[in-house]
Amino acid sequence: MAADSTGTATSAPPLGAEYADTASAAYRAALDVIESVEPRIAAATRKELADQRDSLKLIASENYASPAVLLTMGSWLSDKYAEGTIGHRFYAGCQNVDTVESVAAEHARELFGAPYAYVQPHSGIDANLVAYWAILATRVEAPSLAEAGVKHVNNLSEEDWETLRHKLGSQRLLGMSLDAGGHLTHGFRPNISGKMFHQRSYGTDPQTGLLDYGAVAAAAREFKPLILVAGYSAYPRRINFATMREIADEVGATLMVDMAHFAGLVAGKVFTGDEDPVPHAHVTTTTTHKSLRGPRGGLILAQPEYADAVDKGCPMVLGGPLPHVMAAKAVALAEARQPAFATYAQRVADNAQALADGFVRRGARLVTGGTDNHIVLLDVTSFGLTGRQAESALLNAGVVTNRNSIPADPNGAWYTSGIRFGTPALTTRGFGAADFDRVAELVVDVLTNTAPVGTSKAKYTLADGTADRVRAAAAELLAANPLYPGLTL
Ligand code: DSN
Repeated sequence: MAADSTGTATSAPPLGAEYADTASAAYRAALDVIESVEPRIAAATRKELADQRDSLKLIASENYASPAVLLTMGSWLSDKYAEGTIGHRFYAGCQNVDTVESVAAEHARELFGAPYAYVQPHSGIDANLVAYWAILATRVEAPSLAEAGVKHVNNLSEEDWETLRHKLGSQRLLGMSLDAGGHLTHGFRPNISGKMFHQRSYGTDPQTGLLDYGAVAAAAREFKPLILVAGYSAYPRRINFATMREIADEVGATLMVDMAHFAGLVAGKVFTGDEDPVPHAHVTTTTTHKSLRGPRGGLILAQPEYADAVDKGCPMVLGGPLPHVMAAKAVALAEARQPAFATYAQRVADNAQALADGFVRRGARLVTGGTDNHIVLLDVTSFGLTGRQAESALLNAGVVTNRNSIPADPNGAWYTSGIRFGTPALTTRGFGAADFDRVAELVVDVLTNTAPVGTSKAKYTLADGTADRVRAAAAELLAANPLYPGLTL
């Protein structure tokens, strides 16, 4: 049994410890082969491991996948074209890809209790695009075709197409606003979703920073969206998805939940009942590489009425699937079905609580006053800084975070007023509550010793000695919680 640096026992051994020697041999051999062809890539790969081992990674959307997941991606499965879906491919010879995709989808269905899973999306954005298309196809295209007496889209006249294009192009989407923690793909202009749909957003309560379900319901009644999107990338609280479904049902909307950030907490049964989106949403999307700790990619879970349309994601929306990544998704999902993953997920949430408590005890202001998921959003205006200045100063001291808008952000979306912290990555390394309290202390040390330069929103000065002091303390924490212990290159 492993222990964290405070001596507290953890019930999960370090990631991949049981096969560390074999994985080391595999990586040494792989890097030697790569080095013989392009040494700069071998060197950058080695350096990336060293950098990841030596930095305090607090980016809420990042994690460390197991060596088993990483090794799965380095195979000849990459060499196969497999457009289409299981058993219906546009290329011959896809029997092994069919196996890979079936196993990954089976694990996803079993893990999340979903009737249907689609494991082809290459990213979260792709998953959301497939989901949007599937909802449009099911809710708008299919009924329009039926009205026109047309059985298949191939039979449409130019006039029918014109009508259909008009109907498709006039649909409405309601999602969480960016400054309240929503995501770009939930209908915002820099993303195609903001051009495909007439979009409106709901925010959070200006006093508490919490989601106001009454306000969401009022916006839904007035706007009557085809799609109600729930989910976030920077909201530090849980959502009641049963309530969101009631709101969607009242106005006849499809409830789509983007659980990219908290899929690991759903998989690990930290979010259950009304907080588990899968039984409540018509369509649930996620990435596989954040708290779920898999390879970089996307995944969709759907109720049966949307399954056919989602299944047409490739080639309707997506390029050919990445079989080597689908294989790695299968391995990661198999890992997430083990009891150790539930322990990990609970520790992610407990550690976020410890980090938030550590900030509050030291006088820092948090959006919503705390957290009950894996995210902590710090309002750095209380330190007289912009998010940009705080992010740079922290990086200078070896603390890797990202700046983020806060509700009604006075510094806009570029400079911002917040720093977003997440606990999934360092929890994978074995960090416990006391370690995260120390992280809060180090962050507050950096920010209290950072000052803006003039009226610049980017320039800052860091008091002498701060960066060295914090780097040394962080190095102690990192040494006590090594990344991939036993993996020697
Ligand atoms: N880029 C992800 C994040 O950092 O939250 C969302 O796509």
